[in-house]
Amino acid sequence: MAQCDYSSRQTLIAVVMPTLESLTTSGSTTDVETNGAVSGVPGTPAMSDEALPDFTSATYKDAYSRINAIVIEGEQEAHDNYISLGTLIPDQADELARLARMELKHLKGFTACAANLGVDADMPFAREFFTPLRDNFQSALGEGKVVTCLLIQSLLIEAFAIAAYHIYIPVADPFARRITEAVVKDEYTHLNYGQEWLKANFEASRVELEQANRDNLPHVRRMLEGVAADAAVLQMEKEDLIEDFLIAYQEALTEIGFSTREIARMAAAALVG
Ligand code: PL3
Ligand code: FE2
Ligand code: FE2
Repeated sequence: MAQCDYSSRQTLIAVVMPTLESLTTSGSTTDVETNGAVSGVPGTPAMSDEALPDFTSATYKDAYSRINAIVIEGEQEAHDNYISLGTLIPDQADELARLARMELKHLKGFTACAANLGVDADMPFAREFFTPLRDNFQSALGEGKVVTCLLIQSLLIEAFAIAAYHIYIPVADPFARRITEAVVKDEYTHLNYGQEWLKANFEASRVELEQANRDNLPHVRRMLEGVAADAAVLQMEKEDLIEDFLIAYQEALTEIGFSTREIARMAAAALVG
């Protein structure tokens, strides 16, 4: 059992990704070239010299009304979650309020992106989309479980946002691209906040982190599945989103102190949940 040790995170991604994708795609033909275009490196985001989507089409606007709403709801919940975290870590309340303010700025930026395209965000859809993670965050908050709250908000939600925004930037309209580029930098600050707190409290947090991962990573997988069809209309590929998410998440877990083997076991929770 103990011989297999992955020497790099790339190796781990190579192991986890195909399994994760075979589980999350059903008869997908997305990696078959059908139009004679020059094939890019598999798993890399769309190149900026590819044709951009038609931002004015009804199909694009329809998909954007849900994706943009998810982003706005995510930013609002991130704001609320950092404020709530300030009640669990009172000596950090000022810093957490600063992070929360950044989330409101993001919310305003993405609201402007929708207005710029003449799109109405479908907020009821987005609220529903976040229900499992919101419910789990709220229960953890009620029980004073700061480790679980940090895993849900600072690691999972921020890694999801980082992946989504990275993959969106090359295929965004010029207005949204500028806004998203500024936002993604902040999201690293937020991920880093949780990472550093958990690193400083690693041994005391380890068991709760593993349980919180088991309880919540399957929800992230389902969220990625739930957004995939609309994301594809925006020319964002599910495989790229999964890959980018896993990179950000496992880098954070490595920094916090988990071994490669432990991270592999944690990532596997996405496959079984
Ligand atoms: C944390 O600061 C914010 C959390 C937001 C979660 C974002 C999820 C995004 C889902 C798919 C996104 C495509 C990006 C498009 C931007 C309009
Ligand atoms: Fe944000
Ligand atoms: Fe954030």
